Parts: sequence; structure tokens; C-alpha cells
Amino acid sequence: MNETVAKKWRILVINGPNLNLLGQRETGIYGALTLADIETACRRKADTLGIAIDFFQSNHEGALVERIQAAAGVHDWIVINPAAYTHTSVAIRDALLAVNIPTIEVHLSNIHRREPFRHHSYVSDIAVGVIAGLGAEGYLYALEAGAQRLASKAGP
Ligand code: CA2
Repeated sequence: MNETVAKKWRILVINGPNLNLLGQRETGIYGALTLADIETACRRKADTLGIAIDFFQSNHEGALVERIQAAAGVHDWIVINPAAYTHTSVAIRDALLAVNIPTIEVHLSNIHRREPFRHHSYVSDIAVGVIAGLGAEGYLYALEAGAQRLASKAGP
């Protein structure tokens, strides 16, 4: 028998500093869901999409850089909310460029409706796309978009 097993695409979801506090404070800006709730929703979405996901959060820039580096050769897509490092981190930008994995940037809040210092992102211009202001749903849309593009890449 000549059975071909389809490759299961693997998406890495990365969250930056203070997102571990979601649901506890600033719920008016970031919503009432905890990061664990968002992870559960992402895992459910991944199951329906038939993809594998890994979920990671750190408050440390170096740990985020190392997680991105470790994705090389393992993950096919990255969904990242770099949180405050969005606006400051050349290191995260360089790590994403180094691994050359297609990336979608996600923000819970619409950073363009907020303080001017949040309007610039070191990730946006190297990302496939940016989703901001749609709350936790933004992660699910990013997974859908990534899965769809990976499937069409693999198609006949
Ligand atoms: O809107 C987003 O997702 C942000 O990436 C969130 C970051 C912020 O610095 C970006 O400008 C936009 C902040 C995450 C902090 O999360 C908290 C959660 C609960 C309580 C306090 C902070």
C-alpha cells in the first residue's frame, strides 16, 4: 500500500511581557479572558484546523528571542503578540528575520487608537499581516490565516 501521510503544520504562538496578567487587571483595555483562556481557545481552533500549536509566554526579551530561534526547522508559522517589546525590540525583530518563518503580529487592543508611542512596531513591516483591536479573537483569526496559507502552499 502506498499511503501518503499529510504533514501536520506547526504554528508557534508567542506572547510577550505582562500578558500573563491578562484577566486580572486592565480588563477594559485587554478583555476579561486570561492567557490560559486564550491558550485553550487557540488549542480548540488548532484542532478544528488540523494543525499543531505550541504556546509560549515570557516576560524576558532574551527568552523570547531564544524561543524564536528554537522555532527554526520546527515551526511553519509564528503568531506573536510581542506586547511592550513591539515598540522597543530590535532583538525580536532580528530573531524573526533570522529564522525567516512567516509571522502574523497580533494585539488585543488597537494600538493605533492609543498613545503615540504604541503606534510604531518593530515587527509590522516584516510580518505577513497584523491584527489589532479584535481582542482574543485576533489570535484565532491569525491561526486561521496561517493554516489557510500553509494549506494552499502545500496544495496540488
Ligand atoms: O494590545 C496588545 O495586545 C498589546 O500588545 C499589549 C501590551 C502593550 O504594551 C502593547 O502596546 C499592546 C501590554 C500587555 C500588558 O498586559 C497586561 C495585562 C493585564 C494587566 C496589565 C497588563
